[in-house]
Amino acid sequence: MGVLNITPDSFSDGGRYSNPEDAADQALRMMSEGASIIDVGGESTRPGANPVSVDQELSRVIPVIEAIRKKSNVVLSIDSSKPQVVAQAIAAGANIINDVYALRQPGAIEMAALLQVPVCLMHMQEKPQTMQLKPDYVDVVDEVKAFFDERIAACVSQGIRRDNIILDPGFGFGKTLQHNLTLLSRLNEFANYRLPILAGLSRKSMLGALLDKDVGDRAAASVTAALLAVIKGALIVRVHDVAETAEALMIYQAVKNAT
Ligand code: 7PM
Repeated sequence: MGVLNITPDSFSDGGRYSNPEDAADQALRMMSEGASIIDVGGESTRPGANPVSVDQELSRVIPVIEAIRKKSNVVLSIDSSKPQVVAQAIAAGANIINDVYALRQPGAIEMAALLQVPVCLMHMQEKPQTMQLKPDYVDVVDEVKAFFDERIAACVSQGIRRDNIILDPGFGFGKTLQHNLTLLSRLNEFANYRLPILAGLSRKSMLGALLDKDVGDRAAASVTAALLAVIKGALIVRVHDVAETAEALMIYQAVKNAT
């Protein structure tokens, strides 16, 4: 999954597209580099970021989804927690809901049930404005599992098919460095759900903290983290550096096939 951030403040991917055509070209570039899903987002979830209005988010993502759809049938996910944005994005041709709030915003779960498309449920402790103030768990894996249990049950009871659910532990979303490392090392424990696992580690501050490197210098660390996530059972990795990640995963696949 390649990240396509349509936000003026997307610090981590340098994604500043002055028009939808440029953003669509970046999506096509990521596809040619090996991405099979493009994640289109118009709302920054950066800690302390200013909330974005529905109209603002729509004006960012809908023209980009339409521009990509004119050129390609690539699978598109809409990175949004707002039911109005999700509805219009799916109508414009998006295929998957990627919600960092795991359908906990008002109306989101009902909208997902109505649309009957795959949805990624991401774990986040607290909310973006406060999540990194004091992340606290007794056992981070147990608590993420309890969260998944609750959200899966809520989704199924609303009419969302269980086999349309993707699970994501939410690296960096209300977690300390140690919590993130524990989640990555124990990612295999989520295999019991028999659902696809998505991992987003690309360019995140946990990598910067380990290496003392700025966001622009985390490509090798991001590729390594993505590979580790796949080895631990992730089916989908959300990445900025698509070409480099695809190379690492191709080597892994070749070695795996040889065993
Ligand atoms: C600021 C803070 C900017 C955090 C961008 C981010 C994930 C996601 C994001 C993830 C899923 C980033 C994040 N991260 N969706 N959206 N999983 N499903 O680093 O880990 O890209 S935004």
